Amino acid sequence: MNGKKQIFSVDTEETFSVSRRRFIQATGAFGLVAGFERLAPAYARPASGVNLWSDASGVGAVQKDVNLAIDHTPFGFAGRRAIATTINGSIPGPLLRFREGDTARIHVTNKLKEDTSIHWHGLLLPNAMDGVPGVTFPGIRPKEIFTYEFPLRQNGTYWYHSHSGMQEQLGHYGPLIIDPIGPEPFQYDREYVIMLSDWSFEDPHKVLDNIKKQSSYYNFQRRTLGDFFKDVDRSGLRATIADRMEWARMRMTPTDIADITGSTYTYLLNGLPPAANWTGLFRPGERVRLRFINAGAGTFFDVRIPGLEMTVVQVSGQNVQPVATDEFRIEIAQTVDVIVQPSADQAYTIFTEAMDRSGYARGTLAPRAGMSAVIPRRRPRPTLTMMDMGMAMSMGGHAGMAMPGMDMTADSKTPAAAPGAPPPMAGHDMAAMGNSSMPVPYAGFAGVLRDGTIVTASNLREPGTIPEPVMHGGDTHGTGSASPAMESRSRLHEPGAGLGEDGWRVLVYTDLKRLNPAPEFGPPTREFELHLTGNMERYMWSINGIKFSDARDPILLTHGERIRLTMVNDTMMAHPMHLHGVFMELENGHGAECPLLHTVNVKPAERVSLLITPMDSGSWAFHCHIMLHMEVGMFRVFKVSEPGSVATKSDGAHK
Ligand SMILES: [Cu+2]
Repeated sequence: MNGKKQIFSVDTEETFSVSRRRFIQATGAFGLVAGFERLAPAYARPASGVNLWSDASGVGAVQKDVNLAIDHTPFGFAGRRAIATTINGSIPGPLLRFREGDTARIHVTNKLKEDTSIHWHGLLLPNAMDGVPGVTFPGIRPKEIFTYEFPLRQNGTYWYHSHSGMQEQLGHYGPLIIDPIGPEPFQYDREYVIMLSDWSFEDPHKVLDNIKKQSSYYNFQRRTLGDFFKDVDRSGLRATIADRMEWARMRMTPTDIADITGSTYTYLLNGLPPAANWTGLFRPGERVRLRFINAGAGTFFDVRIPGLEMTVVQVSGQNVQPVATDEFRIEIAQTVDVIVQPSADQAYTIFTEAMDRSGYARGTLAPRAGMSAVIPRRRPRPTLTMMDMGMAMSMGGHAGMAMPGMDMTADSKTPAAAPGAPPPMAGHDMAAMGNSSMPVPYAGFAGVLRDGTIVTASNLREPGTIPEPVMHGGDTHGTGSASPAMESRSRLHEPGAGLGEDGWRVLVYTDLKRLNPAPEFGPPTREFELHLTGNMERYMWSINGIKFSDARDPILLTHGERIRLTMVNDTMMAHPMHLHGVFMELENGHGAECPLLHTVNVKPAERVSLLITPMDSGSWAFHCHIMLHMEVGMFRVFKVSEPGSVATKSDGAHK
């Protein structure tokens, strides 16, 4: 019983063939080697007009028992091809749709020559069903069938993906919707899944190799001499040279915004590149629910639909009090549900721009197939600020000031600090600043363990409130952390690098309030702090300066205890941190209305605190959802004790 049900009939064959013709034009002589029509699942076909609610199509039907096969499938466009890792032969994988209260049974057949797995992102389930090889189960061997079975204890928009190696980058992901038992708290007539992702024709292992050798590998737009003369023809010699100089000068800046860029990535919307123009149909005046899912392995997307206000109703699958906005940044692994109401008989562009502005994915909402609207110009790449470097307070009054002309390369090339020594940085005396009396010392600070950084005496601050700015302590986390931010502060009210200057509204974390306030919202009894650390030059990413392979002990949590987890980002990149098995209550100033998230973006030099009450026992993964950051070690295990027992070191082994 979800809002109003309406079946909208569209001549699918007709629209399908139109889009097919258009697509062949777009790809030229290459044709359809591994056509999208074959690879795209029904819900993601361009202009299929599929209404997910339409029982007639069967696409959005509620399931209980599902068979999924993981296999290699040729995939290609624009004259190139590669072998993708697919689920039931499609990118993205099929839409799984369940009903809250049912039990899901999913049989996964591994047709690869290597192990695989599926993790159900954001789902609360028994630990053995979480699908993380080496943490919750051994993985699915070649030729093996593994049956996942778990009760559906929640509702909302989620997704699923491989947790094995780099398979996620190769197409191993899909959307998952759980319908509520009761009515939805908001009305809509039609709905679409908008799954965003990034695709590269390079092997992800090669990508990692390249980036390890040279961290700025993908930030240099490699252009040919032919391109150069084309640009000279179009813009003139002077402008073209200035542009090239700009690229060269700025080379390091985007390194800190995104590791991998449009120089190798094609950005996909429902598995389709921009030229294929995925289109969702509507009747003017209808309320359309768009379920945005960021399945990118390395890309944050900035989402807007020029001409349409978006009302955000759900984040991380959890209902929020409706917020009207014009744009939002969707971090990797996040889901954001919005409702739009296009009233005019015209097309609207769903424009999803990569955060570093190196490309975009795009689709269209239109009353009829074959329509399109203007594609907005991409904006300039964001520039890092003093705030991003954790210098906002020390520099007094220069918060957020851009640093034009500052050569980031110099900073990043500075040799890593010896363990325990303050890191040198761009001519500033960090040691002197570290002893500055200006910033507030952490009020609840009691002591630090080498791995878990346990801090006690936490109930000094009201639960749900925003943490105060804090000076970085003396521990610089060794060589794994090249240049820790001197101070960390809440940045929940900021839209993020490159957003907020366009004259329209942008969603921020402080806008989010859960729809129904928490019935019990007590203070934490214990808290600990984790630093997100990195050394960009050496492409090392870690937690508290220690990569996962060196972190033998899990972080122990006691079943049912109330914990405050504070994350401090010591790096100049944003990290979308995901905790399995429990929702994190983001302390954004709204007390018992603070939102529930499975993935939290932590901006550069930011201090974020979250309340957690772990209720499912076992070992749960906690990691950055930038795939390469996870791969090289920004990963930990949280081990939750059995009910009634306290976590101890002795049950620490998790591997
Ligand atoms: Cu990260």
